[in-house]
Parts: sequence; structure tokens; C-alpha cells
Amino acid sequence: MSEYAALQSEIEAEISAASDLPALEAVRLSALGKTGRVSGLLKTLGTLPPEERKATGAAINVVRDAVQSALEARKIVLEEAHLAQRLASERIDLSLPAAPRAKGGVHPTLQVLDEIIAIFAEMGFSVAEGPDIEDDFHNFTALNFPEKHPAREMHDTFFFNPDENGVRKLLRTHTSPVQIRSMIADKPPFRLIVPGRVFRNDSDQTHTPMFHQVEGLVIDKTAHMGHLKWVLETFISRFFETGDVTTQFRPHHFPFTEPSAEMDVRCSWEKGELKVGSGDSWLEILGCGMVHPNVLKACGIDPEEYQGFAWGMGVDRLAMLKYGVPDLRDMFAADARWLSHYGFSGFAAPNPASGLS
Ligand code: 2U9
Repeated sequence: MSEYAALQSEIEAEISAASDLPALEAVRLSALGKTGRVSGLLKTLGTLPPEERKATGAAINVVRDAVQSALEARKIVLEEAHLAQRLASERIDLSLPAAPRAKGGVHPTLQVLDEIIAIFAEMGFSVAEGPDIEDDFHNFTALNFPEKHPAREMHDTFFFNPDENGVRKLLRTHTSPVQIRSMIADKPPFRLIVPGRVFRNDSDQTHTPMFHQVEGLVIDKTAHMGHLKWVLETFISRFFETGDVTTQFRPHHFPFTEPSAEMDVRCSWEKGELKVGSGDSWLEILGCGMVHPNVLKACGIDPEEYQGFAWGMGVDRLAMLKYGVPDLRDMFAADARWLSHYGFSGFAAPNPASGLS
């Protein structure tokens, strides 16, 4: 083997042995750099007799081109290896969950409110809302509570301190002031339901100072107790998802309705679980009656021309009955463990077509 071929093999072996790009660069400099071994050979050309220069120059150029090619080939291999190593070490696992699952749930009261709204909306009722802070006229006077009448105290009202004119605002004790506002603002006929928070200064095993009601109101020229019975029985049948509903009316008194009644539904309790429909027990569901003529008059509606019916029900109690919640106070204790047990999915809004709950 010639001297040049030996140098070429030696450098090619070094190129193959270079395990990374800096090592390869070091080999390149030691071969083709200014003071490199191949460059050194080229510098010796000037010292040779002219007749040898051409052949020797060509032989050294063969070595230089071979080294150059080997360097380029090795560089491609090392760059690919470097890229593969980076891709492996810098990989992002896209299968990791983006965020922890939400722990919330829809409160049974809100679930039942949505169910009640869905049922009455399908029957053609619209939803009306109003302020929590009310005045005496809308909460009491327009609803036929006589001035200084004990019925005003009966509601255990939360009053605010009187303002500079001696006027006391209050937290509404029922949602009825919303119907008053609707009747004053619009013209009959009316077919409304009013869901909302109400406040009474009362706290024991079955009462909380804040609770939720849904009230309903129908006013037109011919609405009567028969319509009231059909609306409420239809509601109960859909709410408790049973075709089998028997009701009874017990006479009662409310200032804003005449006649007034409480409505019970036939039921049974099996192993502490409520079954609405048949059975030996009666369950009180709601209060109702024909709207008192004085209430219509207070809203500028002529009771000789219009009449109607109204009802009211406690939503939290209905939620407890339907979903088996034993203690009312737990409903508002804001305990996340309680909510994860009794709560509902926020992705399944109740509607009568796909089921309520
Ligand atoms: C207007 C006229 C009449 C609403 C009515 C009841 C009977 C009733 C209670 C049920 C349980 C309140 O939450 S509870 O304690 N409500 O029994 N509510 S009639 O009557 C109205 C409302 C508005 C203008």
C-alpha cells in the first residue's frame, strides 16, 4: 500500500470511529485543516521535481476527495443519530389528561327547579323573575294582607332598617310579588311560573331561613278550579314520573286566594322510600286556590272580567321527597362530600323528552 493510501485508510478509520459531531470536526481539522495531514502533503508539492508534481498532486487530491466524501457521509449519519436522540428525549406525552376532572355537581334543589320549569314550559307557561328585596306593597298589601294584620308577622319577615322616609324594605317572604309586578306591567291573560329564593326568620328541623319556591298563576276570562286540578295533577304525574295520581283538596286559608286549599297526593312509604301513586298515605304537595278579587283589583285588573288560579310549592322539600334526602339542613351546609353523593351531572339538563333526571 502506498504512503497516500495508508494515510487515507488511517483518516477513514478515524472518521468511522468519531462518535459525535465535535469528534468528527476534530478529525476534519486534523486532516484537511490548515495544518492538517492532507494539507501538509499538498504543501510538499513545491519541493518535488517538476516531472513528479502532476502525478503526486493528483494522488494527494484523490486522498483529499475521499476524506471529504467520508467526512460528509459520516456527518449525515451523526446528525441523524443526534436528531433521533433529541426526539426520543424531548418527547411530549400527549395522552396525559389536560386537567383534573371537575368535582362539582348540580344541587338537588337546582335539579328539581330545572325539572319543574321544564314541565311547566312544555305546558305553555313562561318563567318570570323579580328582586329578592321587596317593599311592603308588592309582598303584602297587593296580596290582600290587611294593614297591621297578624298574617304579616306570620311570615316571620326579615325587615331592613327604615330609610330616611321611615320606609322599611324587606326580604321577600314568597315569590308572589313577582306575579304582582307582572300583572301590573302587562295585560291579561297570564300563564306564569315564578321560581326563586324566599326568606323567613324560621330555623328548625324542617325550616331554613332561606328556601326555594315555585309559584304559578293563570289569569283569563274562564279559568276555574277544574283547570287548576288538571294542571296540578298533570304536573305531579310528570314530576314523579307516574301515570297513577290521586289527589285530595283540603280547605285552607291564604289572604291572596279564595277559596284556598292544600293539595295532597296518594302515596306509600316502602322501606322509607316514597312511592307516589297508590297507597294508604297522603302527602301534602302544595297550596293553591282561586286568586282573590282584591288581588286582581290591586293590579288594575277587573275581577268582573277576569279570574284565575294560583299555587305555590316548596322546591327543597320536593327535592328531598323525590331524591330521598333525609335532613333539610344538609341541603345548605355546602359540604362537597354531600354534593358528590346527592348532586347531578351538569351535562344532563332536564327536559320532558329525554327524561327529567
Ligand atoms: C298571586 C296570587 C296568588 C300563591 C300561592 C300557596 C297557595 C302556598 C306555600 C307552599 C309551600 C308556600 O313554600 S311554601 O311554604 N304556598 O300554599 N301559594 S297559593 O298564590 C298567589 C300568588 C300570587 C298574585
